Amino acid sequence: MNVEKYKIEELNEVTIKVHQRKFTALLDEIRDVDSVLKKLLDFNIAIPSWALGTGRTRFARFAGGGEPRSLEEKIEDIGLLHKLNQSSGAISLHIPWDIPKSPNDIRSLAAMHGIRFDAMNSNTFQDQPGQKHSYKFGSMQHVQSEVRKQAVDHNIDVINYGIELGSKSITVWLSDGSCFPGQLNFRRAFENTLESLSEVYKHLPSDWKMFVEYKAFEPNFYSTTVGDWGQSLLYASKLGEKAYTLVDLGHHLPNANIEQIVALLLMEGKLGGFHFNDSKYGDDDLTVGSVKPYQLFLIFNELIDGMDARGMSHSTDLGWMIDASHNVKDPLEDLIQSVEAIMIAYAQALLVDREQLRKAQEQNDTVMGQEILQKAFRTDVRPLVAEARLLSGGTLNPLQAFRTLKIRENLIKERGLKTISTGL
Ligand code: RM4
Ligand code: MN
Ligand code: MN
Repeated sequence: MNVEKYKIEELNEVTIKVHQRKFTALLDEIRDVDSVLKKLLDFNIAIPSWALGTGRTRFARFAGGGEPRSLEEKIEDIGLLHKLNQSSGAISLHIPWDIPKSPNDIRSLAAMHGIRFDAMNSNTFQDQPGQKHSYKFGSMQHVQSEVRKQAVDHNIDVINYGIELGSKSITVWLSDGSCFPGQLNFRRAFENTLESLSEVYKHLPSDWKMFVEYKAFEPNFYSTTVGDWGQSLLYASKLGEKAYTLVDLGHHLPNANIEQIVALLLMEGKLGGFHFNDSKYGDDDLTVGSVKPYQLFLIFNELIDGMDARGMSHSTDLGWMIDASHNVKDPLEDLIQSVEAIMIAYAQALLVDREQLRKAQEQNDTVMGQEILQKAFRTDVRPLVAEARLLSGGTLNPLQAFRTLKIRENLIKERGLKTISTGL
């Protein structure tokens, strides 16, 4: 399905007056609106190739219809998203779920849609048909060197696919760990994992980064071998300067102070990638900003503060990706909401008066510190985000556009009602 430019313009025509009124009213609240708009225009979030179909829980899968049947169709879906919001111009591939059969063709198809290839993801948490050794008891941590080697070789394959696509990073998320006390030796599991990761690290091209993603629990429930940011930072520090920690919002124990983790990782120059989602209990992979929007804002506040302190580019110096799954909502509508929530939190954090905040902190003015943050958080920045979209040729209201243009209905017509895409 193709959404022509004139259709977007027609839709914008209908609401432009209301938008302009709201945007003008907001201008008083924003210092240096042009630089804020420029940052919003530059900011793009990668869409994972596994989030375009309906996910599942352990119990059931309720397919929605019109799901992409191939990598080509997944790229088409992200192209549609990007047309509407102009903020999702990147895709993150999971191998072997989405092996590009002809990397050149896939690369040009993506380029046609204005999409680049973000971090590649390896998968040693499932056994694939025909695979020689099982990952039932871990992959890189495994007690048998043949299993570790298989996991290392897979990661090297993933890097090679990425090179052909123009990606510049690999994310390694391991489900390695143990379910019961006594099942493994923590130190040996760490050492094996470090050794395996170093083998992969050796194959990184010089301009590539490796992201070591941590997760507190699941599928292992007693210990996880890359279980928190401390462990990830330990691996990343030992591996070398191309290795970084990746923070996935859903991978913490309840009530963890993620904004503080982000601040310290940035201070150490070791934050490399970011997975957005939201959660109530664990790795729920819910729509970004649907449960804890204030926390998302506080995290963005630290991201900006920490990146600015190091002179980093907000848009290019970290790998930004949505990592969610969709069981109830239409995946594309969910992604529209997630991207919007990220842009809103980012815009709000850009409004924080950092000079005043610093003064308040230096004077131990706790009340003012809170006021300054909440003033930004409580500003309705939606017209600002919409204005950035308008300037970049997107729609004022992507969700409304998705429905008015009957995108899902068209995809169902093209692809059928009973399609299943690869992934979770
Ligand atoms: C994991 C983790 C990884 C993702 C897989 C599908 O929980 O978040 O980033 O690749 O799920
Ligand atoms: Mn993740
Ligand atoms: Mn996860």
